[in-house]
Amino acid sequence: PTLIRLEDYVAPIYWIRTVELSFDLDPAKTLVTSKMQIQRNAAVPHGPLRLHGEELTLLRVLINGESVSFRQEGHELIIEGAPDADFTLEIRNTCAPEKNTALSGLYTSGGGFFTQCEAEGFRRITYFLDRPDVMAVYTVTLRADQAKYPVLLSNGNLLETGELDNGRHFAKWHDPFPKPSYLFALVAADLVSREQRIRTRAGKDHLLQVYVRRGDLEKTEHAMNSLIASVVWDEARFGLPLDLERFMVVGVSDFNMGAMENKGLNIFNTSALLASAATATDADFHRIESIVAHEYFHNWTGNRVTCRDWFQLSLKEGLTVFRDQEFSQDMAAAPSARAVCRIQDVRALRSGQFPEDAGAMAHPVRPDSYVEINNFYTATVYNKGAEVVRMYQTLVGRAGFEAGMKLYFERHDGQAVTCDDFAAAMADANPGSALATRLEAFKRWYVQAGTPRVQARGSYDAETQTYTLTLRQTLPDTPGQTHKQAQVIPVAMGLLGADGQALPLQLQGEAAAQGSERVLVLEQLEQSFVFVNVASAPVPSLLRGFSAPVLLDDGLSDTELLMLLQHDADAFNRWEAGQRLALARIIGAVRAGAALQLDAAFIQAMRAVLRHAELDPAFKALALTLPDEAYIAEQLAAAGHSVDPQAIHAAVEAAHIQLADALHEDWAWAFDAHQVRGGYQPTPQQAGQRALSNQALSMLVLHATRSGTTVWPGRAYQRFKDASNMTDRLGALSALVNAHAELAVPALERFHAQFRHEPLVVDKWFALQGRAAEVDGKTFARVKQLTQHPDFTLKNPNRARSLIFSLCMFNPAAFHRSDAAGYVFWAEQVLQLDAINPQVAGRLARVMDRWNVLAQPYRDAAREAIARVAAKPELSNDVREIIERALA
Ligand code: HT7
Ligand code: ZN
Repeated sequence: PTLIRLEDYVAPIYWIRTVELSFDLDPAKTLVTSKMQIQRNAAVPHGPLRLHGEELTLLRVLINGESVSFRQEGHELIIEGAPDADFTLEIRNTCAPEKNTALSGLYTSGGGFFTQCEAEGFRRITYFLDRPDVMAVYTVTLRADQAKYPVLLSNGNLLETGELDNGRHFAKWHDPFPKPSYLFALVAADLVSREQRIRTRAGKDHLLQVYVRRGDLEKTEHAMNSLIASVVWDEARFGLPLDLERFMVVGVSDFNMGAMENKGLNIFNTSALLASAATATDADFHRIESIVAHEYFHNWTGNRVTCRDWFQLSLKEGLTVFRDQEFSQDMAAAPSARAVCRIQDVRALRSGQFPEDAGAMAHPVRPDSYVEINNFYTATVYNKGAEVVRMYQTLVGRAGFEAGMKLYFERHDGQAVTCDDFAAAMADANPGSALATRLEAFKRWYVQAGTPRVQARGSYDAETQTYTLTLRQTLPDTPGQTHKQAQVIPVAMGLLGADGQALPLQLQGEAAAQGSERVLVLEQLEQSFVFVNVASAPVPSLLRGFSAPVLLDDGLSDTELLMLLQHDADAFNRWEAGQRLALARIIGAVRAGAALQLDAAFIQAMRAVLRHAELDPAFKALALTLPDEAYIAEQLAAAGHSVDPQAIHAAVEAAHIQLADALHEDWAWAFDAHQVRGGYQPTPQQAGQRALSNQALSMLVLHATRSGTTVWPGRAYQRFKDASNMTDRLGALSALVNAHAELAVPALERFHAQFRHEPLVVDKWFALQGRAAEVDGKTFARVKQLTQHPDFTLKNPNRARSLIFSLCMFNPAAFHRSDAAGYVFWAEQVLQLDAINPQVAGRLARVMDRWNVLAQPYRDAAREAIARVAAKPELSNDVREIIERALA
């Protein structure tokens, strides 16, 4: 396998300006013909034409209608004698969609044809310059059996349809926008569509269509509403209109990720598209809204302006995640609901990206090398990338950010560009800003991996009434990177007075106070900020809204954190204070090797949150959720301690049980007080009430099963049976399963019987069991048994994720076993999956990224399992890269 390096980037020697593709679709052998107009790139030295192609059978190569000599080397088709002047290249080849279990390129699913070309799937369809800086205008003709594949779709506008001999028909599509091959798509299947016409501000009419299998049509209303809201939002917030007459979305149940932004023809995993109250949870509704928006927003950030090379992936992904996060906040509308969105995003970052940034796969937001690009669709590129974009907005303000976006599109519409181009547009649109004056230093966020640590210490001088805040940053070493330079870290902050009120902020040298919140810019390794006219010793509230993706140590005492939890004007930091109090207790117990015993002050603070008259139920549910075990492990590792997943789990479980016991009456009140009256709506308000009542129910069932009472398990079973929506049904079921209540067994059976014809719900059934709280190895044993269940298959990525990933990635206590059986299981599943779908196998392989911070005996056993996988000669590049980095 070759290591591809950013520093080796060279522009292509040839451009492909137009391509006419035709497909004779057949599951066993599809015939592809491609006619390309090719032009030499005069800006680079001459060389042979090298086209990418994988798993193809080549039938013919013609240049300007004449046969030409060529050779095939590895995955390249090389033509030495291509003319200097513009020429036509015609290629004819076949591929085998039904054998394509990797789900990259052209494949079959549920009796239809679908494509997935990002990042390098187009080369599995035909020979091409399959790189994002080669942008062509596509005209595509599809031919297929009419009865089996009545719907024939590709990018752009439909030019022509008609019937052919032998029951076949055709459709011809033309996409006027030049695009890279990764945005190509086709669909040929038996589908139906929900349609909606929409008029944009310019008065243009557009057709929106959502295509799914016949029985799923009534589950597309939410996706269509989300799409309409996305179109309206992008025009209102960024002035970016829909540029296509027709915008199509298609659902498919075999899919490697959530969805794909192909120009005008987005293809979605059904799990990210279909929802009804009966089959989807509030979390599913929320996820669908955000993924529909994300793919739609790519139409500008990704498609109109694309990436020059795959190292620039965060240019489109970080920016588009930022945009979908902003959209979700705007949709949530109420300030408390916005804060809930932010908290959820930060939780995801901390439990998914922080471990990545500290582990074997740590890489910068703009990676500098890769073997398999599929391995770099990571939390760092997506979520840390989004935080980098958010910091631009924090540094230049909302209006400044919008001006930067405008300039970016003015300069680069129709181009394939780099992260530097984006940074330059932001800075140039905001001359003299906090960004423009330190642009080069800011750009270190793209090149330095690792989560910066910020230490903050304050000292108050009563005599001078000054408060000095000293901030220090340290940049941890990561694989291949040491001795890093200071980064630019925006620290949004405020100061609270003794009774919790917000203090006016005046820095030394300023004529007057400037409000009660501001952004300090930490750009050196150590910097002090002196606030004047501070009447009494304040409590600092730092990194409000999580203004930078760093690990903060502010040294605050319990008393100070309790005050922030009660009074901070920033909802994010109120939540954070509660998490910090919980974290300190859990980490204290783990480090002491002692049983965790929650103190009265903490319990009382949690009770106060739960009973608070004004706080939003969704916020309460998050504030009462204990920190994620993966995040706790990272905190320990960052402090130089080895990680014992069982000890962490035991401490979290103890905290959980003590909160269930001590707040028993409060949970009973919360359960009754947060029942939703009226019909199901996936609104933030209703979802918040359901989140809190389901959390209360799970605490009540836990308390009851431990104390041997049956009332609450009985009520949970009743609710499970009678629930009018999936959120409540699944909430009640998981309360029973996680408490290992006796009624869990009949409930699981009933659930499966009721929903066995709904694949997305069967996924939930597997996932619930894969994530179930571990007691005496029962969960692990059950998962192994479930791999033999008739409904289980590794071939469908959703199903593989629902059971195997749930255990290995999201259930540390069941996975990290002292007998190493979890690791043996992981190795077997990685190898089996790798033979089917290397991309999904690569994801599973990443579970072991942090093996070397584990305590013994886990560490040695994990290493042995990784070595066992490494020893297999037939590994894919995907898995090999992950495994070799883990062992490096
Ligand atoms: N841009 C897409 C990334 C992607 C993908 C999607 C589906 C299947 C395989 C894929 N490989 C890469 C999805 C997105 O970020 O919107
Ligand atoms: Zn994306």
